[in-house]
Amino acid sequence: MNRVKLEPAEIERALRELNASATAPWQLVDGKLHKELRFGNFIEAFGFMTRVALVAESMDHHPEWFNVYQTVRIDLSTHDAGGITEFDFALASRIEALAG
Ligand code: H2B
Repeated sequence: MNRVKLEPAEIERALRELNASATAPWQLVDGKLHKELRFGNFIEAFGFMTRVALVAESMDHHPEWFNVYQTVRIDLSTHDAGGITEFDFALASRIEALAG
């Protein structure tokens, strides 16, 4: 896996693959992989964020995100590459697995 910017066609293909198993679709918003998740309450949302944080640190690939109460908004892109790379899709799949 490397931090080389993917071409638009590669992003579309990878998005279709990712969304085939996703509970709610990831979307391309402002050049980033975007998803909004809603949990039962703040503790569930923050517990999810804690699990994602451990995975992100182990991958050395970190999300941009926003939390208010039970909602978590996530944006994935690769800052070093100035776009979306395989790392973003790899992190998105790990996030899907953790979101349940
Ligand atoms: N996370 C994301 N999302 N994009 C990056 O380019 C990135 C990262 N780079 N986490 C990593 C850390 C880099 O700064 C370190 C030095 O490997």
